[in-house]
Amino acid sequence: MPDLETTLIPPGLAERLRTARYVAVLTGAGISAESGIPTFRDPQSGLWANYRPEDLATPAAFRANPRLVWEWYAWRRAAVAGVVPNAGHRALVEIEARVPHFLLLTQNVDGLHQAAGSHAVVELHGNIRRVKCFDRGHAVATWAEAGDVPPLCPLCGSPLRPAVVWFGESLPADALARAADAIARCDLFLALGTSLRVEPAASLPADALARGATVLILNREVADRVAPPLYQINGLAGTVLPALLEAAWPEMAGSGSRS
Ligand code: BJW
Repeated sequence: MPDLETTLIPPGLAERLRTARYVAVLTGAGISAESGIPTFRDPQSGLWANYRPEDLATPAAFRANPRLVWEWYAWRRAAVAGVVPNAGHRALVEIEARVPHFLLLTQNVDGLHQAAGSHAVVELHGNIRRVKCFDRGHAVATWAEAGDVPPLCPLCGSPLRPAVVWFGESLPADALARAADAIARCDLFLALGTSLRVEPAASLPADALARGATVLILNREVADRVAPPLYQINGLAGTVLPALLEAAWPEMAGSGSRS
């Protein structure tokens, strides 16, 4: 009798993963939810259910109230400092090790993919653990939490801000170039735990599909669909990704590499 988790995975999808030459992955806040980090758009628990993005995540918000924005991000930075990767992050590490070419595009700013051991990671929206100055973008490695709030850039005196991408700001050019290259080359594209509401990342699965890739959308909210080339799985990343891994490489079962 098949194991319960393996029955979540359409057999055609597992075979597609096993034989893929280039797997590109897009992750969103849903993959870190099981590590205890709130998503943005889940009702009640999502950050944007409790805070207005236009007050906190735009350059205009920072100009209007830099202390409020700095302190909100300081609170979130402290919250991510104590969290650890979950089974979903770890399954992606294993997939990276088993396919010839792999790129992980993440919208997340928490650094958990790297903490899990993923190597080929592109941060589309920056990283909350880093800061830079507002006026000139100088990267600043250390800063004092006492004194000025926000602290000031030691090079130019401008206020420090988190090194994340706010609404209305461009994504890093090199990140966009690597995403475009992955879309052009991948034969399997996985969109995991993202609402696909924020551009330009939101268009990547459709772009990959249009370029001929097989696409999986895995989300707690989507309806199941098992018609290639577009698969949709309704489920939790921390359950479904280990099951997908096991369905694609059943010989790994019990090897202990996913513990
Ligand atoms: C689970 C689960 C579990 C839960 N397992 N699943 C074209 C058309 C319209 C507008 C635009 C456009 N192009 C650009 C824009 C403007 C804007 C935009 O897209 N606005 C839309 C909202 C309308 N985009 C931008 O401004 C971007 N810049 C840009 O494009 O520059 C050029 C330009 C500018 C202006 C005009 C035109 C061109 C920049 C976007 C920056 C986004 N920044 C944020 C904040 C980062 C810093 C921070 O952390 O504070 O990035 S917003 C926030 O949303 C964050 C996320 O990375 C991003 C995406 O969210 P994500 O990851 O999808 O999270 P959720 O919560 O939405 O979804 C989680 C999902 O997981 C849910 O569906 C759950 O059900 C599910 N889930 N648990 C599986 N266990």
